[in-house]
Amino acid sequence: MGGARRAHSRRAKLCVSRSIQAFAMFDLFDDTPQSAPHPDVRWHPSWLADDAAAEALTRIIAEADWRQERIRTPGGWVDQPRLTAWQGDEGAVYVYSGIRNVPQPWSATVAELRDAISALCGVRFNSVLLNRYRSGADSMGWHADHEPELGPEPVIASLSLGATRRFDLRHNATGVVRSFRLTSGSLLVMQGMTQAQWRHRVPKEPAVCGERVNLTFRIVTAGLRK
Ligand SMILES: O=C(O)CCC(=O)C(=O)O
Repeated sequence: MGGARRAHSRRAKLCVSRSIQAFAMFDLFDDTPQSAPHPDVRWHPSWLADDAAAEALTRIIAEADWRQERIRTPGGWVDQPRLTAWQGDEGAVYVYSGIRNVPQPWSATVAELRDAISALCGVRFNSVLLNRYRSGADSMGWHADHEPELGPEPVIASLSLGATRRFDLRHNATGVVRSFRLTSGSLLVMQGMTQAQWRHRVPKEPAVCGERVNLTFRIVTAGLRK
């Protein structure tokens, strides 16, 4: 390989391992009574340094093959209020809201993040849903990631890049809502019974102007789909 090409390869890597700031975990809910329901989550508020998160955002926006999907509502077909992309290993097909997501190949930046986050979580993620919120007018409604192909207690690692957005988790049985801010470079790992017992959403925030990309790394087993 020539010198210029080598230099390009070096530039092309994000070097995530050098930009991971903290393995420290924070208890999101340490100010709430023990008796109140708590989702089974792990929270790494500054997992990626600010400059690396900004660089990853720029690269992923350029690299991913963004789609405007449409969903059926009681009022008819409407555009989803965000853009999406689905990347993964061959065969990691994921069906939700009537949308059949056939994986695009891993982009370089997303694959680098996948490897670092897989190492942290001790599992091997084989797919990722990318959500691109172009401004605070984009959103995601209440839902749980509980499709059969994710298995009964899925580990889902959610990396946020760009504008800070509110994230709500609502307990199915009690209606208790836990809200917090997902800042750029933060990593939220949902696990255990979180998908079975809670719903989550990203509400609209008209005051937010900036763009945000969220990556939820998942393990899809196509054979589990009914
Ligand atoms: O954008 C987020 O933080 C949440 C994404 C999400 O809920 C999902 O991908 O299921």
